[in-house]
Amino acid sequence: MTMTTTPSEEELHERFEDTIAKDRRIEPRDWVPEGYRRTMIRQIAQHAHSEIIGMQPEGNWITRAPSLRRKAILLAKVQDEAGHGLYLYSAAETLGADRDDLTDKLITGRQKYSSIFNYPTSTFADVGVIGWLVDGAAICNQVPLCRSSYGPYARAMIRICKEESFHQRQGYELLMTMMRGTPEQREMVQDATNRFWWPSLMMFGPPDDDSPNTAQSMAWKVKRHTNDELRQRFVDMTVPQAEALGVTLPDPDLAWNAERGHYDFGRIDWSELKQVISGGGPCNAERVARRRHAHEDGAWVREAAAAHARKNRERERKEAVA
Ligand code: BYC
Repeated sequence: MTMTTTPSEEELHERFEDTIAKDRRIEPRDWVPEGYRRTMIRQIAQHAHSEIIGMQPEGNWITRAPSLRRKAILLAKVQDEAGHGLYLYSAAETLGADRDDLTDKLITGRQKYSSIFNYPTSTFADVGVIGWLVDGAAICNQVPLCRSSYGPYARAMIRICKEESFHQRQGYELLMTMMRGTPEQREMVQDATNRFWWPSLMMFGPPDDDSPNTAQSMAWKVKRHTNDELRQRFVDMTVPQAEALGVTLPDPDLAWNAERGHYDFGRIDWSELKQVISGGGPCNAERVARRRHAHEDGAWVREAAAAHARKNRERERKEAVA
């Protein structure tokens, strides 16, 4: 007869550390320390909320897209973002998070979402610049997350990155088209670039020496690179794209540093990031209020779906008994 013994907390800890050290994935069935669970839920929930809130700035232009082609592209992109949000909420659920609770935290301002979505989209060029810079920054940040230690998050990220890459290209293609247009169109692209450049750099989070979560998240292989490393990678990747497009990035200190093999760039206004993260950005109140109204308007759909599921369960139970 074989005896099964319950592993001690110490053994569970060792197994967890061993999985991380061997670069294997942590799966929902695995024991994890409470801090790891909290960190993953926090990051995945913030990421999911960003996708859902991120539908608003571009969604603002669906009814005013300049052609049927641009409207169809934009509709598809915004729909993809809803899909990303849903995969991510599902990944958070595998860690024991409750979806309703996460939504409640978003609409009552108790959980964060990316700072970038708190800026207005004032012209159609913003749609292109969001694709180019915002999705470009998202790709830089998310490609390494495909190797994140939590399996369901890492796998969700593979599909999300493929779609983000398509989004980035549609933005760049839209801007190329506008740059071949009238002087007014070129000016719109330059103006949108001026407004979105610095907020895009802030998407990567605070500088490493002011990032409370980075050290632990790197040790757990949740994050594979620091905020500053990814920000630098984004700048290096984007400068030649701006040159090819014919726009000027709004930073007089931007210059190639042959010694470092990277572009140097100017000082980021971290007080702006702090203000936007803490709810004081130009559109925070509007974005959260809109999400809250959409949630309230959708209450009848959730009630109907729950009633339908209940009826199905009852029918299945009766059929099983008969
Ligand atoms: N905005 O210690 P740190 C998209 C928070 S959506 C707001 O460095 P961490 C798209 C941070 O959460 C892409 N908050 O944190 C969608 C932390 O908060 P708490 C969204 C920020 O986690 C639609 C505190 O500041 N991408 O692509 O190690 C249309 C201290 O920071 C921000 C993701 O969510 C910020 N910018 O690193 C188009 C990627 N930066 O909870 C496009 C996944 C920092 O400790 N997330 N904070 O109070 C990550 O990679 C990491 O969570 C971060 C921050 C790099 C963002």
